[in-house]
Amino acid sequence: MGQRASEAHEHPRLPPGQRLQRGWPVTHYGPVPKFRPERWEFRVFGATADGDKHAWNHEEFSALPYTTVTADLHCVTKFSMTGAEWGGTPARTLLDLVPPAPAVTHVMVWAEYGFSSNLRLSDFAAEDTLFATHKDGEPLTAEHGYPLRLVVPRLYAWKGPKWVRGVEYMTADRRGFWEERGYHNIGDPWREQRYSYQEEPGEGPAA
Ligand SMILES: Nc1nc2c(c(=O)[nH]1)N[C@H]1C(S)=C(S)[C@@H](COP(=O)(O)O)O[C@H]1N2
Ligand SMILES: [Mo]
Repeated sequence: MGQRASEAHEHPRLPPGQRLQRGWPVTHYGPVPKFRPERWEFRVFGATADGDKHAWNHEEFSALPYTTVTADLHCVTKFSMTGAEWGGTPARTLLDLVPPAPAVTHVMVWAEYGFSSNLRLSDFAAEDTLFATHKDGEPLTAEHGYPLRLVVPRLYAWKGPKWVRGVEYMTADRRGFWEERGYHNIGDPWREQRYSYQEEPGEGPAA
């Protein structure tokens, strides 16, 4: 019991049903995309306040404000990786640069190969939601999302696409990749919102 008790003491705030993972496993669906800087762009589109689309190339995106967030990663398959220092650009910065129309309630975050995840605007706008380029001072590796991944510390990690390429502002909710495949529409690990069958009325998109 000694080892587990001391781990529990070090990490008293692991969400229910999660266990601590030593190291940092790689978890995703499909192949690791090859980064081609000349073809890469990051787009914000959908219901923007001015009705326009906005795009940054890699050099432009790299020049956006940089900050760090220390946060844990909770995979719905029950492992957690704690104490990472993520570096990157806050989602809030993008919301300031490209304000959403007043009717926007959700965003779809898009990644390479059409991977997507939907978020409530409130979760996306949270102060610790970060478009990360670095972890613990080092650039992300290809398999962990280089050149850019989203980190949403308050939700299960599938809500943070690796190899992210854009954000769509939405005036109604719509399920993303894993949310269409049986995972919870909101995905709060503290409420153990793992699977879509657990959704309460109002937690999923209107049918
Ligand atoms: N593009 C993409 N991003 C993704 C996934 C994926 O399948 N595709 N899986 C998610 C899941 S389920 C988890 S747990 C984390 C894992 O991140 P890691 O491999 O860096 O640990 O990435 C998330 N981001
Ligand atoms: Mo995961």
